[in-house]
Amino acid sequence: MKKDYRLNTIETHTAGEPTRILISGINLYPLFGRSVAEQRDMFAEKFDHIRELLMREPRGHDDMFGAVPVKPEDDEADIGVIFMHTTGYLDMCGHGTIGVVTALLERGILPEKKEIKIETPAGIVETVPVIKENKVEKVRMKNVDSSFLGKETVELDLADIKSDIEVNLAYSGNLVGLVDVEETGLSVGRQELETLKKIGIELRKKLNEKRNFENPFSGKKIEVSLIEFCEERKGVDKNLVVFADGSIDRSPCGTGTCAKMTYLYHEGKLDVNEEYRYRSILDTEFDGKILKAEEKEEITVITPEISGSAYIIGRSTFVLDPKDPLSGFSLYK
Ligand code: PYC
Repeated sequence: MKKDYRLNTIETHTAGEPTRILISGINLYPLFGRSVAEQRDMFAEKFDHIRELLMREPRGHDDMFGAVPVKPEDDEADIGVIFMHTTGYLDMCGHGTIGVVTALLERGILPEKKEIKIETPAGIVETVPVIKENKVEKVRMKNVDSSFLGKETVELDLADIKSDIEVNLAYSGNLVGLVDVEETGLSVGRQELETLKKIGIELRKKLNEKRNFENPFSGKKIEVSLIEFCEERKGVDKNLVVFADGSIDRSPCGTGTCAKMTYLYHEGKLDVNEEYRYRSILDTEFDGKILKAEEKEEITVITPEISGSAYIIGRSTFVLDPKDPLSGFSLYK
């Protein structure tokens, strides 16, 4: 591996969840001229060591998340974004989108505009930043088309839990498996983190082994990438989302919130334009609503919107000493 990197990043968090945004340091031009989905695949081929370097220890950690702004192919889009984590990539990310828009506007990398369109591997998402005194207070994000994809029952045989678990599936840029946390006999709280993480990893593995999933709109093969434990609360519902190989989202998860609203609409529990608030393990919140629900070719197509706030927490320059044998590791995977 070439070892004279100087990788410049902007560090952000959105409702507690990090997004490390790679601003410069590698030549991404060979990727351009393709869709962002294709650029992501090329990035994974050519620059996966950069993902490992930035996401994993000692520069990152097991729950790190990142984004790489690229040139969009779609003329409509202002920018393209690739999303990455400790073990791979996601097609879409809500907290990451809010983080990227906030950071690029506040640093003057993107010019101020009423609406900023982002080409992601899942398609175009439309964002509206709320700016006051040069600070992005909030970002509203209209997600890609979403849809409820039915239920599966998964038999769990773990030391902590042996039981059949019902999982509701919704596509919202990522394929999300939604589980009522009561099914596990646990609740969404810090004391249950390790057990829910184990259950989440196992559920995801079993679902992907059990069924071949397709994107309901493109027909392309996809996998369940997030398991969302949902807890109904009297005031505001709460969740815990497990992704990658056991990373835990500190935020209420943007695509997870869109998946939950899509499921609630299917159940007749949320109407178009009805406000939905969702809380994370940290008690931070995203607001959401369904902007539109339409029947198209036998699919109920949901257009979800979420909004939340992100903050810049630093800037970094990462290097790799030519003598350093460790460029990205985890104690667990
Ligand atoms: O906000 O969509 C999201 C997300 C996915 C994984 C972590 N955050």
